Amino acid sequence: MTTRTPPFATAIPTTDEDPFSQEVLADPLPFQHRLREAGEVVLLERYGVFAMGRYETVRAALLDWQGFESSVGVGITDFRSEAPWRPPSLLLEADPPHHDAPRSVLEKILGPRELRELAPRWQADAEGLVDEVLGQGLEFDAVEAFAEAFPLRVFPDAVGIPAEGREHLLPYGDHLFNSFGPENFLVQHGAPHIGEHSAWVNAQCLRDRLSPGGFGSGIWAAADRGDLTAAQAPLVVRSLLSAGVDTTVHAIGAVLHAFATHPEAWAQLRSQPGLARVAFDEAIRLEAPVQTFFRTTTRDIELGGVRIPARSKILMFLGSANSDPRRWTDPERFDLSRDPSGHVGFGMGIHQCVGQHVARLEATSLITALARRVASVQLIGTPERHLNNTLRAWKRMPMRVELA
Ligand code: HEM
Ligand code: OVM
Repeated sequence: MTTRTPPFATAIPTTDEDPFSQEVLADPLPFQHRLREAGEVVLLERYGVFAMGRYETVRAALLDWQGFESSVGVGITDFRSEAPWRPPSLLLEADPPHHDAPRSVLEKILGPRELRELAPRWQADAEGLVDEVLGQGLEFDAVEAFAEAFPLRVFPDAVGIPAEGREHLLPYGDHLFNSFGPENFLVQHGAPHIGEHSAWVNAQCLRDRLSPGGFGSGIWAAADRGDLTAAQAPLVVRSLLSAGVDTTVHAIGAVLHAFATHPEAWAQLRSQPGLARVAFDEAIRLEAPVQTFFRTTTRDIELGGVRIPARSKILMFLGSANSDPRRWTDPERFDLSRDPSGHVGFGMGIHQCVGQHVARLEATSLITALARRVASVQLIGTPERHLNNTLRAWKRMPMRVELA
């Protein structure tokens, strides 16, 4: 990475590397290391956007929603100059005051209190899935058998959507997360099919599709109470179907991979099942299933001696912040003895993941069910990455377990 002077007030570290290239997406850590070393803020020359990769810088920017806005999009495109491909999210792509009402509605519906009722059901579902998979053999692809199967078994039911058409959920989310990045090979690959996935997802957001008692019908009940308008309700349901599936699939993939490559951690979990929760958050810290989001500066901002002009796009590397050695000791290690709290894998501040309790409950149910029956977990082949402009993901994870 080099240093540039004009047209910026002070020298700014600059790179022509492409964080959305096949090479960097397949193995982002070396790039992230260079990014953090280059400076607090780095210009990504080929896109004309800025990037930050250090923990303190990313954290501070996430907390400063007045200086770093979301409502012109949290992808690389500025909604002011380019129309978004779908109506913007009322949560992710909104700033206060518009963000406030949808946010407080979802906080109530997805809060730990509300989820207490789901917990015993999901635990039983997790045990059912583990019994089914292990009943068919001790070798399997952990992505298909668990990471995809479990969220798809419990989450759409919890939202309350019909069974028909659920195969649209993962490809819809995959394209959505690709679309936050540039229009590269990944976006071009997904684009021809997004119309049909979108049409199905949008149709599931209507009141008469959603079964009583689910998250979706809770959102419509909020509209009936006047906490949302009837026009807002379907878009809030869409947020659940957008953000709630691929993320948890890849988070469970991350935690299973971490255990398969750290046998001492599996032994520790087996002797202390209460560690399931720490294991989940440590895996989110380590792998950051959501790697990046953009913000846009609302005014000139001075950072690390560099002036970032108003209306600049800045790419925040959550994954890089989570493995910044300035903040974390031995950051690449999956360590159940550390306190992972403060990681930015769920973001930070007003947009911090409103679904994190759902994600945590899904993952801990599955981890707990596995820990009851499985003495050891190992990889029996090289796992394959699934590339996405935003998500860090696995496509295939050949695994063997030994019964307890
Ligand atoms: C926001 C990650 C699961 C719904 C976020 C943000 C991150 C994130 C990083 C912050 C975005 C920003 O600051 O711009 C994750 C990860 C998950 C996960 C890693 C799984 C481990 C879920 C689930 C749901 C969900 C299960 C739904 C039930 C949302 C929504 C927002 C959000 C609606 C926007 C919140 C707002 O802007 O106020 N998530 N998420 N997420 N997440 Fe999650
Ligand atoms: C939304 C949304 C979509 C994707 C991700 C996300 C991680 C939210 O539509 O609100 O948060």
